[in-house]
Order: sequence, then C-alpha cells, then structure tokens
Amino acid sequence: MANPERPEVLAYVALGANLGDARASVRAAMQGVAALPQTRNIACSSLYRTAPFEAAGPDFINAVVAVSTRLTAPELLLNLQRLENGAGRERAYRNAPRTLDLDILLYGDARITGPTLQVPHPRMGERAFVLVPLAEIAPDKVSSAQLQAVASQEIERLV
Ligand code: A4P
Ligand code: MG
Repeated sequence: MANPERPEVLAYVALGANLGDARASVRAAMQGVAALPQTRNIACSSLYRTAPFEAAGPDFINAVVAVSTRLTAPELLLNLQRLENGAGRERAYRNAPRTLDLDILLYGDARITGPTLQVPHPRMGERAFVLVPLAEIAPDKVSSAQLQAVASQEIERLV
C-alpha cells in the first residue's frame, strides 16, 4: 500500500545483459522494475546493442528506465537484486558476463556513499552504454561534453 509519509522520488535504473536471450531479459526486466511495489514507470529508453566495456563476452543489450518510487534507495536496490536473481544472475567475478544487471544510476538528488550502495553510480559518467540511453529519456541529466567523452564507444540503437 502506498505510504503517504514517503515522498515519491524519481530514480533512474540501468539495465544490462549479455548472456542468454539478452533482449528478452532486458524487456522483461523493464516490466519488472515498473511493477515493483510503490513504484510506477515514467519512461523507458530504446534498447541498445553495445560492445563490452572493460568486460568479456558477447555484446550487451543495455537500456535505462525512469521510475517514480516511494521505496527508499536501499529498498530499491534489494528489489532490483531480487529481479537479477530471478533472471538467473550468477556472480562469478566482477564484470563477468551476466543474464541481467540492474544498477541504480540516480535516486532523486541523493548522494549515497555506503559500502553496498553508491549513488550517483560512480562509473556512469565513463560509459556510453549508460549515458546514451539516459540522454534519450532525460536529456537534462547528461551534458554534451559527457556524450563527447564516450563517443568512441560502440553503441547502436535497436529499432
Ligand atoms: N552497488 C553499489 N552501488 C550500486 C548501485 N548504484 N546500483 C553494489 C546497484 N548496485 C550497487 O554489483 C556489485 C555490488 O555493487 C552490489 O552488491 C551492490 O551492493 P553486481 O551487480 O553484483 O556486480 P557487477 O555487475 O560486477 O558490478 P557492477 O557495479 O554492476 O558493474 P558495473 O561497474 O556496472 O559494470 N559493458 C557494456 N557494454 N554493457 C554493460 O552493461 N556492464 C558492466 C558491469 C561492465 N561492462 C559493460 C556492462
Ligand atoms: Mg550491478
């Protein structure tokens, strides 16, 4: 049930997959994120095919969604991890190929530097696979200088 004491916060979540049917996993995860408790969908980017960045394996499918949520940031993280686990995510090693990765990029204006949660996502500014879909749905969150800095990274919007 919605908790009227808690404000709705606009959060951005990055989705990525490069194992199995990655397009289907990312599409299903978009619906899964929108269906989280106390959460409603605001926008979904297109899907993008991206070259692995500091990672191994096949090309990734990436996307970004915006949601308005009354979950706290740690609650949102926990719910995203449940969706990852439900998609068969195994954590073999850092940046291992994955069936589904869900990262919180932004949670309102919050700055969080805990051991299990850092927001804004500390590596988002270096990555075309985050910045390009984020710019598609929230152009005010990404500067043209940031986009230029990642322009050499391979990314293709899927139609
Ligand atoms: N964690 C801390 N902050 C956050 C946050 N804002 N959102 C912690 C989500 N999780 C956060 O994550 C490890 C731990 O990060 C979590 O337990 C959580 O407490 P993980 O998903 O288990 O492991 P990981 O995927 O190896 O780490 P992470 O940080 O998700 O990896 P990256 O840095 O996001 O890189 N190339 C392309 N083209 N596309 C991709 O999607 N993804 C990565 C993963 C590398 N290269 C890629 C892609
Ligand atoms: Mg992750």
